[in-house]
Amino acid sequence: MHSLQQRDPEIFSLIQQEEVRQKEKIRLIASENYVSKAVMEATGSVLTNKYSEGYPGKRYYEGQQFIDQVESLAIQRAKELFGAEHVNVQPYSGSPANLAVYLAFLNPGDTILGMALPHGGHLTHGAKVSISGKYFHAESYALDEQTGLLNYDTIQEKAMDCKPKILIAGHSAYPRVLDFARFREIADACGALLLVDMAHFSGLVAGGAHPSPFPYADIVTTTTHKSLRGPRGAMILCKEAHAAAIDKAVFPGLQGGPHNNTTAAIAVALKEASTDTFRNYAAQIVTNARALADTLLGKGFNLVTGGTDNHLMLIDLTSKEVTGKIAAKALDAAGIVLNYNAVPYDKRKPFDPSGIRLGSAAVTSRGFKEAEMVQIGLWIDAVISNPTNTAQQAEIAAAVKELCSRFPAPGLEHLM
Ligand code: DSN
Repeated sequence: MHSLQQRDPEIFSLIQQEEVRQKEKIRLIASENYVSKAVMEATGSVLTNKYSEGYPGKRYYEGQQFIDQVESLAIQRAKELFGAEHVNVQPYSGSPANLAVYLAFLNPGDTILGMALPHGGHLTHGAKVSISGKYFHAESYALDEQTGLLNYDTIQEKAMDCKPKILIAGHSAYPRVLDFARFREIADACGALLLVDMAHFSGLVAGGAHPSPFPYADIVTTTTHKSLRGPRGAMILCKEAHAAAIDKAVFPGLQGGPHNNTTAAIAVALKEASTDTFRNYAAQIVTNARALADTLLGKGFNLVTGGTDNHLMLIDLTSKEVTGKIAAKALDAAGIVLNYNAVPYDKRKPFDPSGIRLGSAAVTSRGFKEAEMVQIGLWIDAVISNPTNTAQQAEIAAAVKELCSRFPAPGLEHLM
């Protein structure tokens, strides 16, 4: 980044410091990852210079000889990888992707039904503070208070009661796999379209480590930068019958020109995700999450639902007498980065909730296996057992840095 260094040393220096942070810390934020150098190169390419409103073969600007091929490749790769009939790769990120689905099928005031935000749903699944809860009549389903699990019978009751036009399956903080066949039955029973938001677990679906929402869902949305390990962007995958409505909603309904550099990087990530290496990666994400979950359970932590089937864990720290925020800040000082998170039926406020959320996708990208996950669990226990011990945090941060130095992160190998 020689030019950047000369042109804007301040931004150059901040990017450099962020690179070092990503290299030296254990990143457990469940929605983050490390993309490959190839994905970064496509993201930082000359494609950022081009406008291309429209779709391949139907653009409003000339000069699309190469852009059309890039977008068609991304679409084709996504169709093959997920077995989807139609794919739109233009949404700028997950929230606009979900909004495009609502724009395609709903009128203001229509009813949607999704998982409640404090129970692991996403803002865009109908939270009152989001446009999805302001412009539409948003109803929500909760997790079972005893088990922390989805109760499909109560979801069905709620769906039959409120008759949503769209039923949403998907989450940001639910550590178990979803029963898509059951969601389909509920959608059929209440006459709803079934939208699956697989943003968190699309990499697991691609790698065969999580059941696929296809062919059950009518529409599937996903970000591309979480477990799928691509650039920051999103896709909408749907049945052919919905293709025209979805495409029209994305452009011209919601967005202007697509970010072609991102589209190219999505294509690269999809190619990477079609390999055996990626299948092994997806399986290891789940194995690693279980190893960390088992270690934490052994140390008396209260994991919501009692464990994990996917890449993430949600821990209720109430019994440890530490708030999520205090724990997250102490762990960050010890070189372990995660986020504080509400737990189901949380009595505390969202800005200082009772839980923390952890995910294994990023550390698995740098090659961590079960032994490293056990070590992380022991460090987490030590820090949370004594969150004001700054000397211990510094010691653990040094040990974390040493561990990370032995596992180069994709895209950051040049820093090793
Ligand atoms: N903000 C993302 C997450 O952390 O789960 C969801 O969009």
